[in-house]
Amino acid sequence: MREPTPNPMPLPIEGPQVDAPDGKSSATPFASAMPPSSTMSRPAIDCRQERGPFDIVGDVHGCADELMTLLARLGHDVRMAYGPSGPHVTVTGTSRRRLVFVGDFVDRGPRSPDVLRIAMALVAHGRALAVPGNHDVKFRRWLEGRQVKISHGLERTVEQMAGEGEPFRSDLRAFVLSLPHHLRLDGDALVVAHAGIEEQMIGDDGGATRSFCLYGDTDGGKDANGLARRYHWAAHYRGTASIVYGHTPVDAVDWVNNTLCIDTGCCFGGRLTALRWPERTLVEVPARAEYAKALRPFGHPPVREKTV
Ligand SMILES: [Mn+2]
Repeated sequence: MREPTPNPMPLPIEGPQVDAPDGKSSATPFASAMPPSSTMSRPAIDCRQERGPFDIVGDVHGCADELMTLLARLGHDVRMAYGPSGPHVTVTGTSRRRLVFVGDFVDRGPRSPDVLRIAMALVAHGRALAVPGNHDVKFRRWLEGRQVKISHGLERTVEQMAGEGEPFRSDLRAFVLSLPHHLRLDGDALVVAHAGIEEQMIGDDGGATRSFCLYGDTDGGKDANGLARRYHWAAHYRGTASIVYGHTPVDAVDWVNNTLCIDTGCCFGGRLTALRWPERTLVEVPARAEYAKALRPFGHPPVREKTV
């Protein structure tokens, strides 16, 4: 049922031997992106001055072991230590590359709080940018004590949060709130959004755009599996900016109309995938286990017939 891809050239996947550390610069190339701590304005969508190179990481969903392996293979030196005050993440090394997370840090996998610890440390060090996924936003709402349905792997995150203190919970809320729903990067060449974005929405900060970035193209209906019905928005994309996104697990990572889905379903026993930008190569780590049962087959959803 998968749509034929217009450009069937497989993306090169880097072998482990080519993961030489690439940091020669000891300067702090990311300082420009760190907002002054006094600014609590809306998160910045426009990071076009950030030229990369980037390592864009797909949906992690609590798979902390695979994330640590992937970061090491990408050349990012990140350590987790377990002290009396709980786990602590140390970010060292001098990689000039910048990580970008497509969101959905939490749910389904075995260590969602640790995945957030890693992501927060990387962002705090100016080594990563991130957008939120729909699971992260729902988790944030749960943290705030709002009414949310504890399902689709949130029940595991809730279990894993037992024993975590208020300072950490408060940091998590602030972290998710601090993330822009999409990111414009590398001039006008690259956009990252969790579930994708339509061309005319790029740069817009309105509610419809935010919703699309989190959930993609939906119509409020349910599919045959009882899940929110999705459509393959990328089939209609005609923009010149490359869109890199996640949200929909796929077996094959292929460019479709200048868009690339890098969710390879790690939590479902698939892989955790990163895209090197601008090289357009992939670095992938296989899942150590099938942490959750996939609720529908991998692959892009059906194409919506557009009425002009
Ligand atoms: Mn998602």
